[in-house]
Amino acid sequence: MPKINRLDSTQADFMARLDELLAWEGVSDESVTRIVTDILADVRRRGDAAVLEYTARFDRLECRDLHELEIPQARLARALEAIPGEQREALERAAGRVRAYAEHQKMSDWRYTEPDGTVLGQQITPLDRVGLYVPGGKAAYPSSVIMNAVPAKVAGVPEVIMVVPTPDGVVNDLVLAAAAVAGVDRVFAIGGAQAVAALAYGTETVPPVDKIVGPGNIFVATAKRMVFGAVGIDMVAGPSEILVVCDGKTDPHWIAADLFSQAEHDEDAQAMLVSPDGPFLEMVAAAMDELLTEMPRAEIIRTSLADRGALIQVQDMDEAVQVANHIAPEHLELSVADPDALLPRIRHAGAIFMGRHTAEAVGDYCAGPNHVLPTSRTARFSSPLGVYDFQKRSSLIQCSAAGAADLGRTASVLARGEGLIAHARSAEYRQDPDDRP
Ligand code: HSO
Ligand code: ZN
Repeated sequence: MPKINRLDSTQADFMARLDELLAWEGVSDESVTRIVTDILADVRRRGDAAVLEYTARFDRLECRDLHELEIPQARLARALEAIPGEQREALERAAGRVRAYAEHQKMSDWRYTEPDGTVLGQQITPLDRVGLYVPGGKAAYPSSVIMNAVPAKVAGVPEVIMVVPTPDGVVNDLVLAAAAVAGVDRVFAIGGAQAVAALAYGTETVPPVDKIVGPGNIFVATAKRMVFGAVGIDMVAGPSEILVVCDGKTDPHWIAADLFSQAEHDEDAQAMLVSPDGPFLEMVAAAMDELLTEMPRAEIIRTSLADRGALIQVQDMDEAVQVANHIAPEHLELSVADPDALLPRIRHAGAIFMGRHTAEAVGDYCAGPNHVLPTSRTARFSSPLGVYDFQKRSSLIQCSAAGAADLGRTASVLARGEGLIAHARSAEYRQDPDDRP
């Protein structure tokens, strides 16, 4: 049997043990912070020259001019031609479905008119320019390119600029092909904190963006945190998580594979199963044992399950729901016959996969909803990445003459109460002269 934590809700220390498993220290490391601070300041001061130096040092890529590291659209198109047709079709289908779902999320303008003719409302505008960080190496996911870039384009962002490190100049055709399919406008072969700095502050070659999205290693995550304020950022994601709630009647092999699908992301990923059916938990453990032998990433899965995975026995489905809400998982599978019966009681989850036939993996790639989701219990207060992350709202206020007089009186009272006389006068000027205090 693979080693995995076993919890039972009737044990006195159940909640303490659960919380211990859930605890995730958002990695912050003083030495990393120091290095990133220096890189950010250096790129801000020296622009292209600094980016070129760091790229030579960290990615072993020597260039004289940062323009040489821009990957032209023609190269993206070539990558799309070069990949197998089956992959191209899958990328295009996934992007199409993510686009269709995103269309539903668009915020829209609205206004209403009050009886005296005063109009109130909101106007939606897209961000002007967005930066998308794509990690290099083993964490380079073409699916993440689609999940980040497509909602930005649906929001109407005119310019999406992608950065992707290419250590030793090795590019990933599938990532470039995904960029082509998603409609990324410009791509630079740079990475690390230096790429985040270039996007945040701009250099001679890289234009400054308004928001930076996308996953990255600890250097990238630290850099994103530090440039926040100068630009927007999406979220600093923790390791991937899945919680399966099952009544004990789904094929244990399906559940084992679902748990592995997130455990294989990395050693810190978290895969948990909650069920009131004790023998079923053992059947899943046995299925995991069988399946593990077929897994190329067995070592990662083993570590993830031993350190942070759990089989959790509860008293009944009500308690399963309570536990799910406490965990507030990134992905929640309701592997039951009637998920709608549980749904109204589910309060915290990044994405909810309803019914026995819905594998989380389908959501990771092509169902349509975004796979960038709140992790580490942040689903208690935040939502999936979506079109709304690339749109802004401006409030609209248009006073009629009568409205100006009426609201002016209230504003002036409040302004005088705050001792702000210029505010009061500004509001009072627009009242009838006879009416002014
Ligand atoms: N499950 C990841 C996304 C992903 N899965 C990308 C496969 N590729 C987000 O939690
Ligand atoms: Zn995944």
